[in-house]
Amino acid sequence: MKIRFISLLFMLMLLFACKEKEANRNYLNETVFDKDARMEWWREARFGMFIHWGVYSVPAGVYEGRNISGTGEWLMSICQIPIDTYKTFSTGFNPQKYNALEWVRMAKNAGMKYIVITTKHHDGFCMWDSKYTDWDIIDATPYKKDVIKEFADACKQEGMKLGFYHSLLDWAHADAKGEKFASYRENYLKPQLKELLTNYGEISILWFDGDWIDEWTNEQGSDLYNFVRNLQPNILVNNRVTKGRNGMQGMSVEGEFAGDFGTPEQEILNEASTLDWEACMTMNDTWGFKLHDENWKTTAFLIFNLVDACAKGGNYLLNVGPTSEGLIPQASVERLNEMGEWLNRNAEAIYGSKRTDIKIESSNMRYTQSKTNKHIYATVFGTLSDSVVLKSVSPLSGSKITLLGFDENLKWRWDNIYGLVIYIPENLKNGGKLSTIANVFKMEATVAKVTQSPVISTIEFSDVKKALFNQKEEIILTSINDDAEIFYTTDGSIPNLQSTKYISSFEISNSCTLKTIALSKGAIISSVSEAVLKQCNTFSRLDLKNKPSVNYPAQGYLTLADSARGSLYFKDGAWLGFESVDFEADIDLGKSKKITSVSTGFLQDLLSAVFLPIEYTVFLSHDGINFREAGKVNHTLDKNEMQQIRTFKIDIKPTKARFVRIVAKNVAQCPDWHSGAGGKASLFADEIIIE
Ligand code: FHN
Repeated sequence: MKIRFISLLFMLMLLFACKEKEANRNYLNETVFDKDARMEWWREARFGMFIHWGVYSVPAGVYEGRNISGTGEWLMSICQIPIDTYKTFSTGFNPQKYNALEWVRMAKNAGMKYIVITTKHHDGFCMWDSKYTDWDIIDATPYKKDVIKEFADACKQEGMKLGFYHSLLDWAHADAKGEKFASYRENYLKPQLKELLTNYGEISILWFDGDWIDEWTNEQGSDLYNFVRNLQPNILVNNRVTKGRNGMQGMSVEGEFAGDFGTPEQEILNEASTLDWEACMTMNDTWGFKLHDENWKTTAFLIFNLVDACAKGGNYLLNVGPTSEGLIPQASVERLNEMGEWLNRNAEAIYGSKRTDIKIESSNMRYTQSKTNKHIYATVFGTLSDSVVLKSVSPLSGSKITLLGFDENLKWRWDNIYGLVIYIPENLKNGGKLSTIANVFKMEATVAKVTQSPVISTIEFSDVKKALFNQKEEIILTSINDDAEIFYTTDGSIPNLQSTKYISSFEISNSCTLKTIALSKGAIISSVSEAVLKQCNTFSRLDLKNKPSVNYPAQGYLTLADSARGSLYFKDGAWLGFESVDFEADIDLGKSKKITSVSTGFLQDLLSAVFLPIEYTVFLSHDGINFREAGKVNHTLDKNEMQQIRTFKIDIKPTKARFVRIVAKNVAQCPDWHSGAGGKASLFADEIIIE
């Protein structure tokens, strides 16, 4: 009897140990086979909905009667609203028109295969019934119903994969900063994640955010990754669980970082990647609902991003920001419906599709291929004309080429210089059934070798698309295919094999549009690359002491004198960006002039670590050697100025001079109050005006 009791006890202890071991499994050494199996559905899904919903939809970007620039969900931080004041907004969160089923069906109808909804954003408000706080939907709002529960049930009913967004940083929790952070992590963050991963059924994705805070570390991230996977072993966790992310580009840098997929934000990767990644993007300029943000992207642009992501091996997570009443903005509804219509016809080119090894052929074309590699899909954007030329594919002989959504076999011919020409029959072209957004050609084909387009460079800048030059400019054309012959035109006409053949660099002394092609043996002729070269004589000469960042060259130095102004969007190509160095410009006016003021425009965009100058000084000179200070202004950076353009101007007692020097001091490192404290700070300049 005693032996039977001891062996039973031993069995129970063994069972418990196994359970314990199973409950604390280390998923960081998961096999590739297991990971592939776990990621398969997601890799095939390609298209998901992101939902940013919370108390911030009550003020909706307006505070004290002012429209606040920046994204809506950051209002509390942008306006430095004390938490107790901010918490009063929750009394206005009463989404009586909220219909979870309707949202899920809208996503489904749009062709989305999974949804990621915010459970807690940076303001700490919990959209579910949490027993660890009163700052949640049940205790702090008149709505008093668990919206996450309703949403999880609706997803289950509709067979929609559900993911939870959860912010690591928490502006409302007293311990979520400084040395008490460990307590916040162990006694609040983890218990709440356990609630979310225990009480709402199967959760397919955990989408962390806020990884940039100093308190967070890779070790904590690896531990949290395992914590979450042990609660839901099949769940996918994004790479913001650790700190490997390379800024907004979003991919994890080389090295061991937990996280199942990269998260580019507001951008699609420039090149295809073999890694798992998902680009998240807003439909306008905000994640959380803002009353006055009507800067909606077009449906065509959204579909382009989806196809572009797929062609580069990634997913597309498109955001909606519902109102505090519980409605998805009409502009979003319309775009979702239109995307759904397009995907109904072209689903084959997206779901379960794979990237190809084809380099970007042109800006209006992207290629994907079927899971079996049997078919290649060429998505051509814009309205189709009589024929389409595809360079990067060579159809198998006898291959049928069709347009998705149509059964007709299209006529085509292929030759080893110009590639594949597909003819669009009249009945299709004028039948009004073709999409004006994009149409997809389906074929059995192999990838063709295409000569890379030549690169157009000047002495200062390589790979220029637009450049301004003073008197004259030296043009250099290069091709990565050593044996390539290069042909070019300077009158804007499309070059061909009879155009001027490039032998060595040449000079231009008038504005022109330069177009060039290349052809190497056994390859298809390249696509055309072009550069708009504009002569600009505002100043006789403009030199910069520090080179602008290669990421933000704009159109060269003379962008500062092209009478075109940069916008609030730091990547609009009109700003010259300087990373951690001062902006110092020497201008030769060509002859002595009476100067009364010198001004320069600068951008501040705190979310992109772009700051206004902390000092702006102007010097004048007759000989370009001896400079005398003509005026200086100092500027104290303001953390409330999230995004703005400001012109720094020095008024000068009318003074004759030929040379002007402008020095704008860069704060160089992000200030302590900035989320990227200590990191690189940039100075963005545009448009020098000398009166
Ligand atoms: O600060 C957040 C922002 O509010 C939004 O949630 C995006 C979505 O990816 N992530 C952070 C900014 O990188």
